[in-house]
Amino acid sequence: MEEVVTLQLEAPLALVTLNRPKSLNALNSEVYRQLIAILRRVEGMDDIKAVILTGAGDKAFAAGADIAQMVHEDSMAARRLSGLCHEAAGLLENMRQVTIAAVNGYALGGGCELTLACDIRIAAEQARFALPEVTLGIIPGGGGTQRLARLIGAGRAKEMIFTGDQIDAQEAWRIGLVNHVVPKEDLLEACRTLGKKIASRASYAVYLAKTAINSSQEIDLKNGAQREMDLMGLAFATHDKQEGMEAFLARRPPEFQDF
Ligand code: DAK
Repeated sequence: MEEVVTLQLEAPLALVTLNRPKSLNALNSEVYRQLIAILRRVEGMDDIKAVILTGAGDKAFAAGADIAQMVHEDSMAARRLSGLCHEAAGLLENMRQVTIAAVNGYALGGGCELTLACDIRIAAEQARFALPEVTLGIIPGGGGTQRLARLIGAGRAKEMIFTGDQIDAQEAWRIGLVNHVVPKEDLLEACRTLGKKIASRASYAVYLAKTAINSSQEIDLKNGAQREMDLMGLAFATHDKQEGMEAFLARRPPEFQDF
């Protein structure tokens, strides 16, 4: 079977690459299937603390769902694709590792939606973002209407989605769509540096914080604060809490082990 998503293990990091460069890494069902299988595998790896997701080639992260596939699809096939899209996005968003999108070029449609599901986005200067679905007679179907509005606000999300226009990396940074913009040749190194820094922290605590922040996007402040209290209580039950605080007081580096 053709490898349309690749996995490179560099503990504590995993580099996952969408790999159909000839079609600008367009996302067909097989890409989603392989991405899901890889993310599930990685989630079980205790020594991997951060996942970097990028696209092969020098033009695209992913230029969207595969139009050559979708043109033949009916409503039921779209529904099936929907399950795959949401499963991949849900894994990126909720898996215990931190997920970083290394956006090396076009991140359009479904490609943009995958970046939105990641915890952090770092873009190369050449990266371009758009949700151009309405130019094809459809709407974003991989979570774009929900996650983009939560990330940059409903007004800006509506303009991007209603026009389908592309924005460049600087504009994406200005509106909070990406965390950092870096020269293309530095992109993976910037992601690795950030991934390793996060990996050096107490990994289970990072995961608890990820869970709490994700809750803030879904529930009201009162219930979110309650969830934070519960997760903080859980953090106090860990080895890493004891180790982190004792190490600080003894002026030595901590040796974290929970994950
Ligand atoms: N699908 C299939 N092939 C694609 C593609 C795509 N999305 N994007 C590019 N390609 C292919 C081109 O057809 C071309 O193939 P060959 O002709 O060489 O065989 C090759 O990649 C190179 O592309 P170009 O020649 O067009 O390259 P340019 O540099 O001139 O232009 C571009 C780059 C990114 C501006 C252009 O390729 C482009 O506009 N691409 C399409 C962008 C787009 O509209 N993407 C789809 C958005 S809609 C769903 C969930 C999610 C979705 C749908 C349903 N469900 C849950 C049901 C998501 C929808 C979308 O993503």
